[in-house]
Amino acid sequence: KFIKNKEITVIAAPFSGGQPRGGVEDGPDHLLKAGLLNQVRNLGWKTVGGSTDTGLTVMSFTKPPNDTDVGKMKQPRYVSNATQTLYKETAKVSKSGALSLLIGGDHSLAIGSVSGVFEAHPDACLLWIDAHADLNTPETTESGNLHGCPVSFLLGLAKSAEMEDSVFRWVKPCLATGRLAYIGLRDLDAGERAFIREYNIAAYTMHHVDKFGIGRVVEMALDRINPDKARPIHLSFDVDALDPIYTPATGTPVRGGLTLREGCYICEAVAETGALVGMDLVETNPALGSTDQAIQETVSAGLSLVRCALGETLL
Ligand code: 6HN
Ligand code: MN
Ligand code: MN
Ligand code: MN
Repeated sequence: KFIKNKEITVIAAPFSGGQPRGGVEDGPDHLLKAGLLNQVRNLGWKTVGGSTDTGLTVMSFTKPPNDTDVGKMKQPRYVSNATQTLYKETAKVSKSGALSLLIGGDHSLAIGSVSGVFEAHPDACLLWIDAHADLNTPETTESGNLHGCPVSFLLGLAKSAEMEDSVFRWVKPCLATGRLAYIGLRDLDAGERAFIREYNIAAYTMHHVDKFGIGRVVEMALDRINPDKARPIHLSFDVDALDPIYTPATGTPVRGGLTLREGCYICEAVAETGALVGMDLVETNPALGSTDQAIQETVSAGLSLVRCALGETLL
């Protein structure tokens, strides 16, 4: 209902500046070589646009010189430039009427992808599937890694003074707290927990998944952020939401996560709504697989999530 003729554009973002571990910039290449584009096409999607007109845009990013910390933020100019470029590219795709699929790369990229999708679909809601809330502000972050901060930027939680003279001035807060839901959380920083409580954000941890089952959790999450079922949905999926049994090749694995089926179920439930307008699949880091099999399993789990979100299991 929001996407024109089952059109999709894939944006590959080989970017690792939001965190310190090398290799996550190779995630897109591995996902593409494993056949992502053809799998998408086999589900009846038309891969359109992109820089080569094959439905794929591969972005490239250059590290600015002298990218010194701003406050606690590490590589702020690199992340700001990359996400601003991605924002423009994503907005173009979304305005064309196609579904925008970002493959990363680290989760700081969502500053750009979500901003771009929300520019074309300002009444959208956001499902964030992750072991982490990625809700730190430049003030609360303990690590300084910007992949732990994208949601605070999208909500506009950072104190304005800090944002105004920072390199992230271009980010317009596009997300209301009532339109954000989390599933899969199990590793929160103190400041993130405080924000979730203060703003009463719909947050379903692994405890809730165990208690209610994934079916009820997804239903409750969507009821909170999309009660009239009228909104477009952006799905931001960090592969570390899944248990490291399924996605070991990732930078910040946390045990006790979603099963592959639970992850797929979330994607299928979103597909069922027919309202998916944007998706991120991030934090696949081939360099962190201890064996070839570990890498391959992580990549193939990511591909399953994408296919499920695009309707593979709908009858
Ligand atoms: N991710 N909360 C931690 C931090 O550094 O702020 C971890 C963030 C992980 C981010 O997995 O996308
Ligand atoms: Mn490689
Ligand atoms: Mn995470
Ligand atoms: Mn994340």
